[in-house]
Amino acid sequence: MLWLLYLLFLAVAVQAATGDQYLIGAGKGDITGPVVEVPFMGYANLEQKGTGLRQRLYARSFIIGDINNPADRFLYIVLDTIAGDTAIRNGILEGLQALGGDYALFHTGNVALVGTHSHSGPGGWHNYVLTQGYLDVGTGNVQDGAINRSLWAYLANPESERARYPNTTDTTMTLLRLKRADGKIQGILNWYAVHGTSAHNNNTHVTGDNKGVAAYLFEKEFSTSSDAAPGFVAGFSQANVGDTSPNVLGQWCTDGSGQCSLQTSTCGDGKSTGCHGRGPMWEKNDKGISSCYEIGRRQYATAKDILSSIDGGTPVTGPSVKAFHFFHDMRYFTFTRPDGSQGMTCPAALGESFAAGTTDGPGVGDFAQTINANPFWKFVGGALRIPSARQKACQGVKKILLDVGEMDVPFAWTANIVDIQILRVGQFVIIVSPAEVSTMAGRRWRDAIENATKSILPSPDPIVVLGGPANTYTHYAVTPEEYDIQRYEGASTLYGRDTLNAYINLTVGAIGFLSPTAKKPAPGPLPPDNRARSTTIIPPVMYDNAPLGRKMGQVLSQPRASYPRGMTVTAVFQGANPRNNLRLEGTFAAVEQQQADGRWVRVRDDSDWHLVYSWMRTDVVWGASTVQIDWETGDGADKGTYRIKYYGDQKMSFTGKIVAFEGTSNAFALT
Ligand SMILES: *[C@@H]1O[C@H](CO)[C@@H](O)[C@H](O)[C@H]1NC(C)=O
Ligand SMILES: *[C@@H]1O[C@H](CO)[C@@H](O)[C@H](O)[C@H]1NC(C)=O
Ligand SMILES: *[C@@H]1O[C@H](CO)[C@@H](O)[C@H](O)[C@H]1NC(C)=O
Ligand SMILES: *[C@@H]1O[C@H](CO)[C@@H](O)[C@H](O)[C@H]1NC(C)=O
Ligand SMILES: CC(=O)N[C@H]1CO[C@H](CO)[C@@H](O)[C@@H]1O
Repeated sequence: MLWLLYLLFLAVAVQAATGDQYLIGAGKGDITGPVVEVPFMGYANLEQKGTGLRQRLYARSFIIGDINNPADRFLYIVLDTIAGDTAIRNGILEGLQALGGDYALFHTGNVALVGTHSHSGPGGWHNYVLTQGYLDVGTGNVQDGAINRSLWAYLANPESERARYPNTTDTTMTLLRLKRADGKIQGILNWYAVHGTSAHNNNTHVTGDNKGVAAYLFEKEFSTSSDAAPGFVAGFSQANVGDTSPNVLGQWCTDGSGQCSLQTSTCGDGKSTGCHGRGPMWEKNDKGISSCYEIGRRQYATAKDILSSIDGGTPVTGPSVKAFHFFHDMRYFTFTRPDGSQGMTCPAALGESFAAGTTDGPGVGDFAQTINANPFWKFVGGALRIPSARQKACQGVKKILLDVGEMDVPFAWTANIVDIQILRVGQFVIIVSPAEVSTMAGRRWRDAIENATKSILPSPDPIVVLGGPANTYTHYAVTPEEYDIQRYEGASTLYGRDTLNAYINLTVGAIGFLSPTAKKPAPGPLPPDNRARSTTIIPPVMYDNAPLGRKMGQVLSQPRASYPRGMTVTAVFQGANPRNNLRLEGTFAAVEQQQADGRWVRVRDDSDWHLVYSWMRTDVVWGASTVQIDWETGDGADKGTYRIKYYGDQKMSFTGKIVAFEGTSNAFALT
């Protein structure tokens, strides 16, 4: 009798552990842009021009919809690039409308475009199938995945508030599992805060940085599991990333004087240019590449742990899928702060410490992080725009370097109009932040939304995550106390000391739009769409030629006959400019392995971290170039016979036609 009761209890427990059904889908598309001759975004280092590709960049998309009201759905896109962007977002929204059918159910309100904040990608779309399925949430800690890079500012937060948290960055990864009704796993999507600045600013190979590595490792391993649905996708989303750094060994002076100053990140010479963050594999001195892989591996390992125990996690349950989005003009917006006092935001402006950069990518000249006037930058900033008296007063302690919000030449530089957006499925709530919010700012914002959500959905307890930077990039948002310190993140908090409080006021005030029966909010003032006006300053490819007596794709340097596993195999080819054809969903480089029956089968391509494509211009006038392909065979390669393939596209002189060609190395043995 007792065992029967026990079984009944178990049956009930199992049922209770299953959440409600939703529509789920996941997809992945190649978004690799030009990989050479284009400056990388993020470090503001114009010398950091692409010379090749370490890993293709992807957009990973997750769709969650209401079974009963399929129009209630949202699309969360994780981009392997620095941030979302209005122009790209508009392009995607128009593309979805043009596809029609189910796709037309997506609109500005329910699409979120979130960057992983890689600083090594130049600034897709794919089919997915919506199926019925379940969502579950699990959490875990990433060990040594990040440190706080602006500890001095963090310490300005009230002691009582800091005492609530054991760490100066959020170490928790929150993971959502998308499981089909037949039990197969369609995807995972997780949130964890760490900057994509593992690869240094002297790396010139395109990568998705540490989150790109994490997604690659997870997809590579899990896709072959019998639990995975075909087309399994792993999304590693950014979170409250603002003051986090993957350079977990701390910040050190290149002049040998030890750690940089806590307050200003400067070294003995009083400048910040010699202060660099060190990643976990710093001693390799390989432009951060090994550290990047390691920080990616740590995130992958945590995600794997969470997934393996997620059946004991929290199922997503509850009414409907809801999302809201509206635009808001931050110029002199007055509102009530959480403590009841009056707050105000300002036109966008960047402060002086912005030019100091961060210890993940130090800036230029004499800048320290915190106030330090510099005549040159004063001149440059002043020549562009002298801030109005009202703007100066509004920005408070910030010494304005670039008054971007009051400039409109050649067109509005930085948005004064921000995207305000939240997505919800059951009790799971996603704040979609347009800014890189600091650790403490993220905690405050999540707490406020958690509390507010309880007023519309009393149970179960809401689970709130924050994804960003998303949609239109608005630099940083720190707490008011951190703002007063004016380190890089505070100086980059565009709308003044009350930026975070304004985001909280606007999102908490709109929480009713997430209630099960809510209508959509008014769209708000539209930001300028600068697509038609943006100009490209990268000159086009003129033509490609091989030197006389040579052929395109010809091998100029063959691999050796044999290598012990772990060594790097190298082949050099007569090449052409890879900007001629981005080869989306394709590859510039591949490794083929010979099978027992003599056939060659591809075993590595551009999606692999350990296969590196480098392009070099050798003769500008003649249009000649070479391509080097390196395979780092310490990536788990089997013994066997292999060869390297190169896929190129030549732009013909005179006709301008693009003609594909390929090159094949000699076979070599891996022993
Ligand atoms: C967070 O802090 C706790 C307590 O100090 C520590 O045990 C833990 O290792 C820290 N977590 C990480 C990931 O550093
Ligand atoms: C790349 O930059 C890092 C960090 O600034 C530096 O330690 C390293 O020496 C540089 N490497 C090369 C090859 O320039
Ligand atoms: C936001 O500020 C407005 C204007 O002062 C105020 O009416 C409103 O109550 C505030 N909302 C929240 C959620 O605090
Ligand atoms: C939580 O929300 C209630 C209203 O639902 C509000 O009165 C209270 O001030 C909020 N608390 C915090 C800490 O935000
Ligand atoms: C507790 C913690 O993570 N502290 C680190 C914060 O970041 C600084 C460097 O920015 C480290 O030195 C601390 O160890």
